[in-house]
Amino acid sequence: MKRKFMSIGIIVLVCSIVLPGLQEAFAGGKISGSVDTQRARYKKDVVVYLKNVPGTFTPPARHYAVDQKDLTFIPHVLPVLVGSKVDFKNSDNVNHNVFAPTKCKSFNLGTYGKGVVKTETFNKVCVVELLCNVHSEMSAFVVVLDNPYFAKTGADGTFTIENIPPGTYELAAWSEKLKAKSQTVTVTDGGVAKVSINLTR
Ligand SMILES: [Cu+2]
Repeated sequence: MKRKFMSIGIIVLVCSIVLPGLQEAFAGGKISGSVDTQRARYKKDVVVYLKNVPGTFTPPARHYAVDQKDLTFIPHVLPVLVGSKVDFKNSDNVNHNVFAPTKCKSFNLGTYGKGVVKTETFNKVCVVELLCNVHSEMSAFVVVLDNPYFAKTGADGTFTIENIPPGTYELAAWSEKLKAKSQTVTVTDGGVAKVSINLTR
């Protein structure tokens, strides 16, 4: 009995020394900033991401979702880690036909009605344009990235990427309407790197 308590004591002691050290090692840093554009409405839906991050990354088990509602793809821009699955829903009372004509990833889900969900896997790093065969005004983008360190700007152009391993990286920005751009950013453990990105045509 005495020995058992002693071993528990040792385990608790070892954990209290080792665990805080581990947490510190994985604290990571943040990149926080904003995208500025001449036209205010282009600030939204910009994908900001890190390039050439070492390591291999496992896509999430849960599926992402793109809904088709009121003849619109929701969301309009969806950044995902390569290998991710996306469920394409139809919440409208009319049929839709999602397809992608992009060179690096083309598919056609066929025509389907309300309540049906079809799933597609995105296995290549590229920007995939989504269109609808029934409604020519519908369009959206799945931005497939090779690491999980990305964010999408809100309407005010701000974004935050969290839990980044410390290091110096190339931070890139993709916009549907504006020219892609990148800059060098250094991330420190527990630090917040502030950046501003100015996108132009
Ligand atoms: Cu449609």
